[in-house]
Parts: sequence; structure tokens; C-alpha cells
Amino acid sequence: MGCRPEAVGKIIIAYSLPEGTVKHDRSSEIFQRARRLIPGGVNSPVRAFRAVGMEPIVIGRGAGAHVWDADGNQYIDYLGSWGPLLLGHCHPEVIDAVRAALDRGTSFGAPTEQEVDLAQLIREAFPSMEKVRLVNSGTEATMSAIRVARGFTGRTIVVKFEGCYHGHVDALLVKAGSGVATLSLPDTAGIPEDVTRHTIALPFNDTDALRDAFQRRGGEAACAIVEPVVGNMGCVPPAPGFLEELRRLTQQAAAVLIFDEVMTGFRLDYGGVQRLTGIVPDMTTLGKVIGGGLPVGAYGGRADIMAQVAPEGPVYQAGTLSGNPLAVAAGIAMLKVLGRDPGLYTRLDRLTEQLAGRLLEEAGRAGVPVTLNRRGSMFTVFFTPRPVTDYASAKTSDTAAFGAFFRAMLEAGVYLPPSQFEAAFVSTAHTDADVEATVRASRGAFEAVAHK
Ligand code: HOZ
Repeated sequence: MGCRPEAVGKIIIAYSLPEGTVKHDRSSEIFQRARRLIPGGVNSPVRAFRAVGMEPIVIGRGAGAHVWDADGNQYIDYLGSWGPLLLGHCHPEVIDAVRAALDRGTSFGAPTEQEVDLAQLIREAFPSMEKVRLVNSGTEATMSAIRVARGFTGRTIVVKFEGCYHGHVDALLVKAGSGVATLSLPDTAGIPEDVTRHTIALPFNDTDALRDAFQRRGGEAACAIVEPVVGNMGCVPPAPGFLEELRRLTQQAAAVLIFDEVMTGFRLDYGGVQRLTGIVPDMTTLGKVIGGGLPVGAYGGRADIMAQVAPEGPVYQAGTLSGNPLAVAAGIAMLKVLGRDPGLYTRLDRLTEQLAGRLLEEAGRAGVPVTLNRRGSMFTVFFTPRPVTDYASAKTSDTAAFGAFFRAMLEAGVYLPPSQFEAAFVSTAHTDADVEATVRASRGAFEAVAHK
């Protein structure tokens, strides 16, 4: 596999790997065609692999913890479709449920019993979501939640945190993580300043900055939105007391607290971070896992707040494919599998802990300074010796070293998220053998970084 710096625009390749034996000819051919038809050749920016200095591999299929590219190369998959695939690819119960739904019809644009079943499963897992509205993506969920919070409070200001990413919502693309961080975009073109001036971005985990902001502007705040365990600047857990203080200050200011659990909901625990911490937000957004790999988002919260949503209230939000029967069927199947297995999250946690510990050992052996952050089945290897607690510290990472690591891992058959500022995901389909193979691959990959 050759790195092709000439094909990746502005990214400077600091390290190059020796030509490998893995061929990506078919992927390359498809990607060249994609570039002529789709901006950057991808339907979501990070997938273009620009931050890791190579062309993307084009995926042909997945099964369990593995994916195969268009050339037939096999990889252990830690991308997991960016989080939804907690049960791995093609879980039989999810596939069967989608097949059965398919026979009944693909879309009705009308109420179905199954969407009520999914809403009920969500509310049972997240009691704070007294009422739930299904949408098609996490972006739609967060966009709608802040609209409802603004409608409910009659206020405008949205408080968010640097490095958190809540989808490509205009008002929330301020100091955002994920692809915005990956591509180092200072601001996103196409969003009027008039929209973002109502957004206050504070450093994550900085309780003093939080207190100060709420003291000055708390009375104007419609809501504060946070990833309670951040996945979109890489995995960054909350410092002790941070979320508690956020809850106290939002309550005091009568601002709506929104937990964006699109990534963490049903992943870190069946009831998300709110169940793990006991902190009860006013509203929650979900996505990823609740769709079992099909496009679903949800937002919900206190009944009095959700009473704002049309047709019950004056806040309009709608969608032709909302509550789509195929996606809902996948989501129900997924949640049923998760809900009936009380040991599932502990097993996932242990497997990921084992993997994380071994990766750290390998980094140490190679003399590569890294910080490994993990919560449950989410983790990130940051190429920095500093603790990573916020966006500023995440950005101290050596992204060129990450790129070298990523490429060597891919060459060795391990598919990680192609950005320093994304979390990797372990699924229930990963096995001890996958962990062993990943650790073996990492030995060469850390060495490749060390000998850059
Ligand atoms: N931004 C999402 C991950 N944090 C999704 C990226 C993608 O689908 O390419």
C-alpha cells in the first residue's frame, strides 16, 4: 500500500511507510470515480482519510467485528460505522427484523405501532425522556432539541463546549470537534455570523469558566448542550464534578440542560451517561445505536418541555421519513438484544480495558509518548504525553504521528477511525483473538511512529 501525498491536497505527510503488500487498486479506482461525482469523493468529510494522508479504502461488506474492502482485504473494525454497531456488523436479529419489516413496506409517512414500541423502549431506558420524537439523524435531533429549548424558555443563547460536536447544525458549528477539528476549519463557511453570535462555546471540563459564563449570561441561556462523555474530539471523559456543576448552574438559571447522548446512549450503558452518573438532564438527544445501523435519531425530555413540539405546541419540527419502519425495526431489535443481557456492558468494558492496557504497553515499549483515554467501549490513543481533558489538550497531539500509526495499523489489518479527533469503538462481536491481533499490529505501528 503506497501513501499518495499528491492525492490528498493540503495534508503534509511527515512520515511515509514502506511500500506494503496490501493492494487497494479497486478502492482507488472507485474513489477516483467518486471524486468526480461527490465532493471530496465522500458523503461525510472525515471518511476521505485526508487527515491520515492516504486515500480511503472503499468498503464492500462487514460481518461481526470485521469489514472487507473492495479489494477483498479484511480488517478488524474499530470504526463500527462511527458508533452504531455495538453488536457488530450484520447481527442476525437486527438483519431478520429489517427483513421482516421490508416485507411490510419501506415507508408509510403515517403512524405505526413499531415507532411507539421504540419510543417506549427508549423511555424505559432513559426515564428523563418522558416524551420522545423520532427523527432521521443525530444532527436533526440536536437541531430540534435546541429549537424546542428556545421555544420553551423564550431565550436565544445556546451554551456549548469546545471540541464537542453535535452534528452539522448551524448554531452548533462553533469550535466544533469531529470533522471540523479534523480538517482544522476555524469556522464553517455558509453560516451567518448572526446565527453563531447566539452561541457561547466554553472549554470542556473547566468549571470556573462555566460558573463565570453563567454568572454573566445565565439568564439569557435557553440551553446548554454537552456530550457528557465526549467522543468527537477523541474520547474525553468529564472531570469529577463538571457535569454536576453544569446541572446545578442550568437549573439555577432555568436553562434547559441537553445531554447529547447520540454517541454514548445505549453504548456506555443501556441508560447512557445519565444512568451511570445519576445526573438527570432536561432533554436528551440520541442516534447511532438506536438505529442499529440504519438512520435514526431521537430527542426527548421533560413532558412540559416536549409539549412545545407541534402539533401539541408551537415549535415546528417534521420529517417525511421520521419513524421509518426499517430503521425502527433495526432499532427495536438492537435495543432488545442489549436490554436482555445484563452482563453485556461489563464484558465490553473489560475487553476494551484489556485492549487499551495492551496498546499502552506497546506504545511504552516503542518509546512513543501517548495518552489513552477510555470510557467503556470508546477509546482514543492521543499522540501526546499530556493528559487530554479538553479541546486544547487534545490539540497538542501529534497528528502526523497519528497518521503514521493509522496507516501502519490499516496495513496490518486494523481499521481505526481516520482522525485523531474521533473515538474508536469496540463491539460485542470483538473477541480476545481480535484484541490479540490488534495488539500485534500495534507493535509494528508504534515502531513505525518511533522510527519516523
Ligand atoms: N461526524 C461523525 C463522527 N463523529 C460521523 C462521521 C462520518 O460519518 O463520516
